[in-house]
Amino acid sequence: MQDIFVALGSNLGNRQKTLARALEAMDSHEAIIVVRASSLYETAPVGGPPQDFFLNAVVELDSTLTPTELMTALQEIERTFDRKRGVRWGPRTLDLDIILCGTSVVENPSLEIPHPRMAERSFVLAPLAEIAGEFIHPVQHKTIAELLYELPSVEGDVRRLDISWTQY
Ligand code: PH2
Ligand code: MG
Ligand code: MG
Repeated sequence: MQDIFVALGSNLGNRQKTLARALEAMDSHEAIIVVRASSLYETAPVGGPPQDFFLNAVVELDSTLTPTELMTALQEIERTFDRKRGVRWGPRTLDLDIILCGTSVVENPSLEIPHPRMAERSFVLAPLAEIAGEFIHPVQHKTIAELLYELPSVEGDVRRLDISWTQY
């Protein structure tokens, strides 16, 4: 399957190193190819307890895995980065969320695609728009650029970093 988009986030430990290594780990998987990566964004935390700013990015993948198999593979990578499941929306070393799988719509108890909150989250839409602004959301039938434009934005909440991060 092509046009798979995964959001990466980290706000604990060495955030940039974690995201770079997570990208390497995805690309090392025999059934996953990383096609493109957005810039890194430093973003104010949304929801959860008071916590540090995140680094976020979005990558485009090709994969022969089904969405459920891909989710399992991403969860295994999260675990190798010492991800603990604690407070909902709390601080984390690494979060890998499937955002879109082409035009597929998946609705089961453990996996929803498109990600149900992606259209409300500028920390997802800003990096996604950078690499896939013209991609049409399969449920909302709007482009990613339109969804981002329609989202109220708060100055300073999402800041694109002008650094190369995919090698660390
Ligand atoms: N992830 C969350 C909750 N809040 N805020 C930002 N800025 N970035 C995130 O990746 C993030 C969040 C739950 O996964
Ligand atoms: Mg998340
Ligand atoms: Mg997650």
